Amino acid sequence: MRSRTIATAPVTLCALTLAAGVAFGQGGTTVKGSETETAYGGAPSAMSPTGTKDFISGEGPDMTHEEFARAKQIFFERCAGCHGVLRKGATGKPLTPDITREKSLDYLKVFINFGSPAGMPNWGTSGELTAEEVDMMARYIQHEPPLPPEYGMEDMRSTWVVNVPPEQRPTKQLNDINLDNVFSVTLRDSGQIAIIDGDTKEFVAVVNTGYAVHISRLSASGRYLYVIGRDAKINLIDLWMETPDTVATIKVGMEARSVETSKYKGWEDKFAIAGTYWPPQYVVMDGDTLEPLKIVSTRGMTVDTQEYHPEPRVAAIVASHEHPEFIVNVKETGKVLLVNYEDIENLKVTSIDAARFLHDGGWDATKRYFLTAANQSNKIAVIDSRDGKLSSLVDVGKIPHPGRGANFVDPEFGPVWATSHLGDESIALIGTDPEGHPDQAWKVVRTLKGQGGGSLFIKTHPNSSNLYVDTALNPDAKISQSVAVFDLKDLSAPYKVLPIADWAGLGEGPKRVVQPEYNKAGDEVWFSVWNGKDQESALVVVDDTTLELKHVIKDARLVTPTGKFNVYNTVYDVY
Ligand code: DHE
Repeated sequence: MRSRTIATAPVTLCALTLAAGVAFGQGGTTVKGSETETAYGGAPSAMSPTGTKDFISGEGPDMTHEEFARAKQIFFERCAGCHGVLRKGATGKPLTPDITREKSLDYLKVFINFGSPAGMPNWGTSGELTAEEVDMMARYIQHEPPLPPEYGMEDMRSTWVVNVPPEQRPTKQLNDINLDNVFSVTLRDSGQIAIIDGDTKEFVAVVNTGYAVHISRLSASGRYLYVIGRDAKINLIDLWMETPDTVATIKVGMEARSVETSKYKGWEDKFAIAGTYWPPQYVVMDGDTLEPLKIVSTRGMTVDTQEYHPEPRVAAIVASHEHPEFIVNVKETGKVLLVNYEDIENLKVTSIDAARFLHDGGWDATKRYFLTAANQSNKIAVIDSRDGKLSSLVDVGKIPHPGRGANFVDPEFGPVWATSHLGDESIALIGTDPEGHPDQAWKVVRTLKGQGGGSLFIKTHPNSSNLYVDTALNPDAKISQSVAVFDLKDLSAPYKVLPIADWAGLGEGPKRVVQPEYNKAGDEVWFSVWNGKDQESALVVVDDTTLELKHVIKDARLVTPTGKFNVYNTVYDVY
């Protein structure tokens, strides 16, 4: 095959801002025609198309360098989230040249233009791409995928900054905030997080972070907040400072979603770990400073067909309570890694075969079993963190999306962990008590019917008898702007619907209601009303006992709030 490497021009367009509008209909009032799950998985890559190794192959159709560069940018912004940077496929189908060149140019153009019932958006007829761009994209995908640069220790160290060294940090808490009940709130499109006092509902601080922050996690002591952006930048924030602020930062790759800290007894606050989508790897860091210590690639064979995958992205990571280990989900290979941090020079990693497209998950109530979604396989994998093995693969509904899930006691079947789904309205309750309820263990013991598909998160609390199910990505605004509440004492009773977005009293916009999060006491629940970047958003606090509105937090700084992480509940994995 003839191929040549070409240089690329830098781009200035902000991929995320542009594509957030596309994927989620931000700024408008409804989601565009594509299926819910595509809207979710199709969020754009945070990676810059600059600096890739590009190959215009003589075996592909004619393209100028300028067209190639434009097509690459469009692909990164709009296609890579589903099809993968290397186009090996995930939510979307693989689009490598061996496959695309078998199809005619016209076939590919029709597909891009009209989309497909399986969820491919109608890029042409929706007006997102012009006819000329559709033609260009159909030619582009017949060439080899550009190869983004790798990112190793030198790159990480060159971005690593310790703003306040550990010896200059406070030796005791300098503020009088009730830190246990503080919430870290993702301000998705402003590249910030808000630290909000859960008692007073006042802003404590707004901290600049990486781009489109994904999650916050807490150190075992509850003192340090770790925040990771989609651009793989981590902020380490010290909550003991008079005004909590960043004490160290690092960029661990080009694109990321997960960060976690060591929680095993004796190892509290010692290490942090972050997983990246690109490059496909994870890095273990010093917990106090974020100094990168050990980088491990996740490239390897898939769990089922045992073929090599060049881009197995790191999804959820949790810290084991049973061993000094991190539990790392590797999405495309379908493997769960138990990374033992006792001796990182002689790293022991147990690789557990689960199922492909591992995404998010959480602990059962005993914190022995990690239940995690293999979302495109419609399964929940159950990992026994004590014995270090797979306990079960449980078939559930279409595209499970638990967040961290919800633990409660089913009146009939005993302890269960539950997930809702992106692809259907069901909520699956899985038995989690192999000792006390062996017949029910790792089986779907009950299925509840919620408001509809497009659910992202589900939540309860040990002190509550309510289960909240959001439907943030449901195409019907009435459904995406409200939540269903089930009574855990009577699961046969119909769910109640809380009109959260109406309660927020906002103006125009999509106003998606997303991610219930409890306060420490478990007597109130916080929801984000996630509006467009230039529109007003809010946080709505519901009284968990009366199911009535308790408080609305509005503030000009509250731009596109999504995830919320209560300090106590996140430290102790209470959900
Ligand atoms: Fe998330 C968790 C990946 C889109 C809000 N999201 C996670 C985790 C992963 C992930 C792997 C688990 C992290 C962990 O536990 O260590 N999310 C992805 C994607 O790949 C995806 C589909 C597309 C993308 O390009 O990012 C995606 N996620 C979204 C959103 O659009 C959401 C709704 C809004 C946003 O802020 O971007 C969103 N994801 C969240 C939240 C969590 C999360 C709030 C943490 C939930 C929790 O309770 O722990």
